[in-house]
Amino acid sequence: MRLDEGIGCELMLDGKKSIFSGMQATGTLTLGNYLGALKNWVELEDEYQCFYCVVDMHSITVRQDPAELRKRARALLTLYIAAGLNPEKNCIYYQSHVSGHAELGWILNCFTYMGELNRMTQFKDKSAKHADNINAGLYTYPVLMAADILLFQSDVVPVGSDQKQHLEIARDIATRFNSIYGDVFTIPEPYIGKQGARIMSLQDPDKKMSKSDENPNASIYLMDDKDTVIRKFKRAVTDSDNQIRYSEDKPGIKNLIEIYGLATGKSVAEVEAEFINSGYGDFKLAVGEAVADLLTPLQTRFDELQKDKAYVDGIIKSNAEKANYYATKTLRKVQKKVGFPERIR
Ligand code: ATP
Ligand code: LTN
Repeated sequence: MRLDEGIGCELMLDGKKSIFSGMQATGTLTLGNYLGALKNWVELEDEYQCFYCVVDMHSITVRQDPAELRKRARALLTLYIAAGLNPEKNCIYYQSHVSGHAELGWILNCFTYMGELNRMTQFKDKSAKHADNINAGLYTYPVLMAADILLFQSDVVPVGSDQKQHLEIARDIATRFNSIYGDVFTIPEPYIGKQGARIMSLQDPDKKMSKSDENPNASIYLMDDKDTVIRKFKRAVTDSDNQIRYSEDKPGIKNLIEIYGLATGKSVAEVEAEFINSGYGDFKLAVGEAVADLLTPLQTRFDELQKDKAYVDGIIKSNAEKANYYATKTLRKVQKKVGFPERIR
């Protein structure tokens, strides 16, 4: 089924394939999230119909402070726009504003085996980390994620490698459902960005840069000011041979070359040539300046958007309506397939 089948809605009329992705509003986004996800998302907006969700329902699988969650969710949604996602082209919304996520999630729970969920490594990791709160939501987290994806008949799902297992289970659930009821769900494919797929920690370049890292010097946060960015790059862990060369046995410098390349649009060879006569001090300063220059417009736009409450509120309202419209189409079809009584109009 395609979402544009027989409906006169502008969003899908050009028959584009659809994309769904989401981020949790936990922690502050890093340069890794930007270069590995957000920046790539912006490039997809013309080719695909994209749905980008702030997955606040997933967030409460671990205990949250309500005021803090609300604030972070708003900041994340604002950041999606500040990073360049056009809210006219992309559907940017809160998961909790579209009840179809929960409704489809319930139905899919009844098509998911405990044996499948028992294999999920994220559940194992998170239950070890939150031993005092191993709740059923944490366990069925992948089912809600499958509902997110399948609700929009998503063709493509940009995710990090840690989410591949969840995407696999979404595909398995969809295939199982289709084999019982016919062609109901599109089977989604993962999309792993071409370049910058993995930005590494500045303090331990064998580990990925992550918003949940306890050491603030390991990550560049999208809201870090110029001085902070430069200071963090100056302190970045590297080897000591003082040559700017892209090599697997120089993980720190390799990471900095990749970051500089992505920030300036230069290739690895161009970066190596530019710094052939420089030492680490000059190179690190250049990386810091390039990244600060990349982040400044995003930060300015974020501040402007935060002040323009009415504009952002308008997007939240209209995009939730759009998302709800498409979600309901799939949901009604699924409800009918499983045998729920028709609604009386
Ligand atoms: P956490 O520390 O809470 O696990 P995270 O920083 O690893 O978070 P996620 O919320 O898991 O980030 O991921 C959001 C998106 O950002 C995903 O698409 C993921 O692929 C991407 N991403 C996260 N970290 C990096 C990184 N270091 N390099 C490239 N992409 C990244
Ligand atoms: N589990 C993902 C966030 C997420 C997601 C999704 C990503 C929830 N639903 C649907 C892609 C598609 C994470 O923690 N990064």
